[in-house]
Amino acid sequence: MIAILGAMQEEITPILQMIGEYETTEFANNKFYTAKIGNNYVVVAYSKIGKVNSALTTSILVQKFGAKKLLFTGVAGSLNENLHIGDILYATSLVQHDLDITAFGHPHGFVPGIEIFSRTDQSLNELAQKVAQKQGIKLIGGVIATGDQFVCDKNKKEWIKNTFNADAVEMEGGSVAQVCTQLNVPFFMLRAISDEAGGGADVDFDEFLNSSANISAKFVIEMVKAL
Ligand code: OS5
Repeated sequence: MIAILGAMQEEITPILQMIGEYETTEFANNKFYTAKIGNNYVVVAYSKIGKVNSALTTSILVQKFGAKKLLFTGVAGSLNENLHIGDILYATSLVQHDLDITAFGHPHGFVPGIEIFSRTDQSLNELAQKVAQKQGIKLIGGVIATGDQFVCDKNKKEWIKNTFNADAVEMEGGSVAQVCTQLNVPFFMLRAISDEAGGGADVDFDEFLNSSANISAKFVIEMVKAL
């Protein structure tokens, strides 16, 4: 079973439209859609926004639905001047930018027992590069920073970018990464840029959410077909 996860309904609607027919199961105030894509059984869900929701849904996808791999699809704010609205990137690693016990002398993003950066699965990332090459799509890997904030401010954006050498910011990837790492599930994290995380990001986000979500979803479907 392969899990396809988004945070917002808009991020998985294109996946469900491409699949066409699926079964729906309700659990923990959420909906899980099961279907077959090519030779693979898939379970699709959106978690709702933020780290707690995405951690919960990831755990359910693995423990209740038996997901053996997880592919995340969605949108993100760009922190990298070479990543523009509609471009896609996959996470090579993820970090929680709002995790702060620096009062005890630790670096930002660190808690004891957990690595600051969670690395994604190398073979899924290589598959993504092959799919991108075959389709003539520009795809880069980078650091994605996660926190329970919609970043919409130049100073905050610069701080996250410089503190973690991050390329994109969002609100779920770091928690999905931690759950998958601890449950030994290989995971892949794709995001299409919806905004540039500075002043006015909210306006761009509203305008580009659907188109960017669609770009990311299309790519993830191609990956599942290639698995
Ligand atoms: O899931 C959240 C994170 N996503 C990635 C992202 C991002 N993250 C942080 N900073 C940025 N600059 C980012 N750009 C893209 C996107 C998403 C952001 S939070 C969006 C909230 C939108 C919303 N709020 N209310 N509604 C929509 C309407 C509504 C009301 C009630 C029930 C359902 C919908």
